[in-house]
Amino acid sequence: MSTSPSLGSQLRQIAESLAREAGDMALRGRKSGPLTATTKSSPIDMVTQFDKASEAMITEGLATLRPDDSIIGEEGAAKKGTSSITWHIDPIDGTTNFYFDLPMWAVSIGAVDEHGPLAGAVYVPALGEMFSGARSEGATMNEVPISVRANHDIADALVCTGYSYLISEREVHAKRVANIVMKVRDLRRFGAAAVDLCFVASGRLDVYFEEHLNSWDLIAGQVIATEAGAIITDYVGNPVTPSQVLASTPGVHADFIRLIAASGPGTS
Ligand code: LIP
Repeated sequence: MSTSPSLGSQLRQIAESLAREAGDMALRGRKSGPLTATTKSSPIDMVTQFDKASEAMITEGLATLRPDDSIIGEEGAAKKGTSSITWHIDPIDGTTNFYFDLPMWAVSIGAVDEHGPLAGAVYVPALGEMFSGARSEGATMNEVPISVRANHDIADALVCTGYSYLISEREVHAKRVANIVMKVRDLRRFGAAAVDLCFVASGRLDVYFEEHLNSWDLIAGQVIATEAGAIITDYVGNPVTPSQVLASTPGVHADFIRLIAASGPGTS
């Protein structure tokens, strides 16, 4: 007797296929002609024609495949649907990297239901890597199961962070990071939150922490990292929100919370 795929599995497939289509379009466009960039929340927060084209492609796809769902997108997509599913879309996460032709940018598409993040895909076109996951169904990279790195030693931890586009919000974080970098193996700043979460999920990083994100930066990576065995909370161990994200392999999570507390006040 055949069983039909779960809703999470169906939404994961949709997220994968739309992320791949939009990401490949953006990669081809990036390689073939000039970029048109304008700025948003600050003079260094950019949006290109491919952020907008990617979001349009994804929302059109969802309108066909999931016409009753709600949508929230970084470039303005906002639709109130009638189903229990809301899609959170970052059409290009890591736009600065995209602009500078650095490979660390992704299309991030996550679906939330009444219980929280249900399914998501993060596609990194320049690396040819598709991360995806669904609640209780595991996480994969290019269809191979992934899991967090086994590490219990904070001094051995490879840590990644990110900085807000708002300079006023960077000061506290910069001081905190200056303390933390002396207590861990090393620190990275790749510039795309969704990719950072997937790198924790796949064991390429032990810890990722950042403040002042938006839901479209978080949801898809959250379900992927959680399914890969990561713990995701805010900086004091409460349920994560986009305003404060700490994702890590379980063995260093409590120690990293203590390290953040010892490294200066938060801004949230
Ligand atoms: C960006 C993040 C990045 C973070 C920035 C910004 P965008 O998303 O992924 O890691 O540090 O503040 O939110 O704007 O490139 O989609």
